Amino acid sequence: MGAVIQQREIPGELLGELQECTGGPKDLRAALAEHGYVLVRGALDVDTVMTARAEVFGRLKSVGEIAEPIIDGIATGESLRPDPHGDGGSFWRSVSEGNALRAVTHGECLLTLAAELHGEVARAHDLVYLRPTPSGRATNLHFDLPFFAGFAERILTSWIPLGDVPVSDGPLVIVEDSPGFSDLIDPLRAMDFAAEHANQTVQTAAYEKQNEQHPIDLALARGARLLTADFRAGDVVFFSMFTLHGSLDNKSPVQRVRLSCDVRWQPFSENSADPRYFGANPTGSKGGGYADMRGAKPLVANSETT
Ligand SMILES: O=C(O)CCC(=O)C(=O)O
Repeated sequence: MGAVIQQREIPGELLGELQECTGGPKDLRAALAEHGYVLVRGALDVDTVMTARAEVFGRLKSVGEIAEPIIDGIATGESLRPDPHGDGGSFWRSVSEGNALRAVTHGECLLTLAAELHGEVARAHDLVYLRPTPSGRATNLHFDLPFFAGFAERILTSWIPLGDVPVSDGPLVIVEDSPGFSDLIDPLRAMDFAAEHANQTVQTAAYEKQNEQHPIDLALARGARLLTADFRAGDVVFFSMFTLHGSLDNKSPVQRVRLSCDVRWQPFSENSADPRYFGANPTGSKGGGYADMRGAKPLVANSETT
């Protein structure tokens, strides 16, 4: 099985491999500036990542969603998970704030990489986007800027596979050269997200125009490839707010749940007063905190993209 996006297999000539960067801080910054992303393989301690995977899947097993052995991440197709709005997001918040997961998302390795990329001491958002993604779910193409703009000026997203994520399991996909798509980006740059960041506004800005065409048609029309990789535990991708990205479809033939987490990083010196992403109870861009996260939804079989 090749790479599938929104139910269509990506033709070979439109499918590309994310390029690994192996250099030092200067090379990382240069790669990010040139491509809009930087893939660093083996950046994180594999045991720490696998411990986080076991922690998350252990919690999902406790609500009947993941079969033994939990480390394989195979969905049962059933769920006893509390309704995220019914419990005020507390189950999902406790999973997202698990100690082993935080050792990855807020640990030394990522902090150092983020600082190298920003060229100064960095700080992670407290709110993290943990994404157990079962077969049938995917993320549509979007820019991150509308969600995170308004307070700090310089923000990067890190995407962290929590375990191996082969192409078949629906990992991150990045549209090649998308930071140069000025027809899509200029209108976003012109918006005042400090003044207006209502959920509907940011959702529309992030997704609407970018999804007028199927991603394969968008790639064809722009002469760009859809870039992805067979990710391994320990890898991380950092990308800019102007990098068009989403995910492939999870087509795992064994119903393996794709587990990843995304975390945002800004320079420590910049404004961190955004209550959506910082503090003991970050509200998130929709306002309901962890109850509103896509990952909070039970892993029952369905077909859905956002
Ligand atoms: O993992 C995904 O499905 C999407 C990730 C994403 O949108 C992000 O990291 O900003």
